Parts: sequence; structure tokens; C-alpha cells
Amino acid sequence: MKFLTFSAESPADALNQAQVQCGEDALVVSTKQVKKKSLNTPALYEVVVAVEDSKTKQKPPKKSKYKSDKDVLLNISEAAKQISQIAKETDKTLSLRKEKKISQQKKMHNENAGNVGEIKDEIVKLTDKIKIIQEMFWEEKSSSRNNLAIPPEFAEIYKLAKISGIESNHLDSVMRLTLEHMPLKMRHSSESVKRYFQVLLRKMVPIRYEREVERGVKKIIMFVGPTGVGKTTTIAKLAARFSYIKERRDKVGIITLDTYRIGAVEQLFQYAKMMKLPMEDVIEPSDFNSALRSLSHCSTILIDTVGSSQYDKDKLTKLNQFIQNSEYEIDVNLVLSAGSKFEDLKSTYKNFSFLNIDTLIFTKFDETKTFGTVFSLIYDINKPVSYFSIGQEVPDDIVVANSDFLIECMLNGFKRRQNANTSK
Ligand SMILES: Nc1nc2c(ncn2[C@@H]2O[C@H](COP(=O)(O)OP(=O)(O)OP(=O)(O)O)[C@@H](O)[C@H]2O)c(=O)[nH]1
Ligand SMILES: [Mg+2]
Repeated sequence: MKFLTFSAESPADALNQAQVQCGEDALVVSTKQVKKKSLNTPALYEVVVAVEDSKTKQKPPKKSKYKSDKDVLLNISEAAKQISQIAKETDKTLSLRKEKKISQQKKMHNENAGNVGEIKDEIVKLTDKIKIIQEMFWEEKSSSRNNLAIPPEFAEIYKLAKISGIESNHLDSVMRLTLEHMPLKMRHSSESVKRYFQVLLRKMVPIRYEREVERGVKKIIMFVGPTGVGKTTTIAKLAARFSYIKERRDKVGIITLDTYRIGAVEQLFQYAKMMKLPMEDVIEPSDFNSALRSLSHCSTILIDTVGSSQYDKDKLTKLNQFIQNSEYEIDVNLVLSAGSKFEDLKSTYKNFSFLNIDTLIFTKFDETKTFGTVFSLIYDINKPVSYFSIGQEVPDDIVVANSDFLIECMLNGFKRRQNANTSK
């Protein structure tokens, strides 16, 4: 008796080979799976049969390792049944395993999905809570916003602008304009709302750009304003700027009308001397034109005045006499401190306005944190700004007015490095 082994991808195929080769009388010794099916290769089954030497039709395949008769169990027909059973069982086991694996994967997926879902739910709940809290505070204050319904995305910029000291009614009108004109798609984030709001604010600041003095034209600039705001210091900075710093240099002369205060003339005289600029002092309005004439060789004449309280009618009236007596047109610059309260700025402007103010200069940017008042005054009186003074240093601490600078200071505070365009 010989033992022969047949291999195939399924037990049935292996058995079939054995049948073809050895006939029906061959006895099946064993069947087993020798290799599992993988992704790339099929399964391998082995059937070992025992045959009498004379029953082998062809050259037998390789010899089996089974050597003993006692392993012989079944004839082939019987084995076929069992094999198909084994195959079924194997398939069943495999599919059971597969099902188990899938169900495990599903379970894990469901568990993960459950976790992610739970986290998502939590985030949504938290976001809602934050919005509700925001709106609670928001609603609480709504009475002071003239019933202006402001969406939560606008809350951040609203609060920033509010703490800048801007007047409530000005802030509400800017808000109203933003709400009316801002494209819907920009409203979803507070960042884009902020940007839009900033652009709008910038457009609302009237600026007077610095112009070159035309040849043959005299530019006579008078600086008026309350006491101690920085008129004299600003004149010194601008005298240096016009005569030495700007590309096209002007011939600059200085006149001071501030002859009351001890040391006032001396203060300006020292600057004029350092810069080698001609300077005249005038006491009476009737002498004003002769002083202007004596500086006829200058294309730019800067006039310092005595600081006066906006309530000091006598001083203001005398100041007006100088302007009225002048043979030349005078550009009147009202100098104000950025740190003053809005009401004070407004009353100062009101009481100086009979001098026909042409432009505003704001000083002491480095001494305040609230620039909304500056914005509000400009917005209210609609007068252009020409310079911002940002410190005591002569000649460096002066900035040619620009709306970007002011709005940046208003929303994010004054920073000295913003000073890149100083005097430019
Ligand atoms: N921090 C700061 N100080 C300034 C600025 N501008 C002027 N000052 C200071 O403010 C003080 C008054 O400056 P002045 O230029 O004398 O002011 P003024 O308006 O001429 O004063 P009166 O002639 O007395 O009315 C001085 O100590 C200046 O150095 C500024 O932008 N920032
Ligand atoms: Mg002065």
C-alpha cells in the first residue's frame, strides 16, 4: 500500500485529483488545510490517500509523510462528504471570524463615532453657552445703544471702540453704517467685522496732506490753542522739518506773538538760533505786518502765539486782531492735546473757531491711551488733521497725519514703533 498526497486550493479539488489518480477505492487517510488563504495567495489543502500499488493509474505524486495504515480512515466517497462538511465548517468559521471582525470594527467605529459625536455635542453646547452669556451682557447694555441690534460678531470691535473713548452716538452711527453696508459673507467672523469697521473708520477721518510750497507763494502758518498743549515745541519740530528734513527745503522764518510770558520768547529763540532761522517778536497787532515783511525772503513763516484758555475772551480777541490785520492770508492751526476729554476738546474748538481754524494738530499721543476722543472731535467738526505730535523730542517726534495711524492708535493703542513714518 502506498500513501499519496494531493494538494489543491479546496479540499474538494484535492479529493477530485485523488479520485482521478487513484480511483474510487483509494482510502482517505487525512485531509487538512496546510496554508490559510491570504490577500494575495489562495488557501492550500492536502488530502492523503492510501492505495494498493496496482490501483495507481499514473505515476504517483510525491510520497506522503504518512507511513502507517492506522491513519487510513475513509474511502474517497465518504471522505468527500466529510470534506465538503469540513469546507463548509471552514467557510463557516471563516465567515464567522470575518463577521466577528467586522462587528468588532463596527463596534469600535461606533464607540469612536460615539466619542467624537459626544465631543462635538459638548463643543456645540459650550459655543451656545458662550453666545448666550455674551448676549446676556450684550442685551443688558442694549438700552445704552439706542436699541441698535448688534450681532455678537460685532461685539469685540464695538467694545474696543467703546473703550477708546469714542462718543456713543458716533460709535452707533459707525456701527449702523457697518451693519448696513458690510457684505453678508464678511459677517461670520469677528476678525473680518473688525477689518471692515477699521476701513470705515479710516475713511471717516479727514486729513490735510502736506503740500510743497509753490514757488512765489508764501505760506504763513499760525499755531493757536490752549496753554501748554505743545504749540512752541511743534513749531520747533516743523521748522526743522521744513528747512532741513523735507526733500524740498523751504526758507523758514519764525514770529512769536507770545511776549507776555517770561522765558517764552527765549524758548523759541533758542530753537531758532540752533537751526539758524530768522525770528521776530511782535507785541502789537499793528506791528505784525512789518514783522512779516522783514521775513519776506522766507517762503514759510511759522507764528507762535500765547496759550490761552478757551474761556479767555480778551486773549482770543487780541489774537484775532493779528489775523485780521495781516496783509497775507494766514493758515490757522489749532493745537490740541490728544489726552483731553471730548467735552473739553469740543468747547476749545468752539471758542477758537471764530479764528477760522483751517486744520487741527493733536499733540501728546504718547501720554494717552484713548484716541476715540480725537476721532470723535474730528468726526464731529469735520476739520482735517495735519500732524500728530508723539513726544517731546525735537525734531523727531512728529507724524504727518494719516488715518491709518490714528485708527490703529484708537483700536490698539499708540506704539512707538508705529513711528516708522515719523516726519515723513
Ligand atoms: N509727552 C509729550 N510732551 C509734549 C509733546 N509736545 C510738547 N510736549 C511738552 O509739553 C510741554 C509744553 O510744551 P510747549 O511747546 O511749551 O507748549 P505751548 O503750547 O507752547 O505752551 P504755552 O506757550 O505755555 O501755551 C513741554 O514740556 C513739551 O516738551 C508731546 O507730543 N508729548
Ligand atoms: Mg508756547
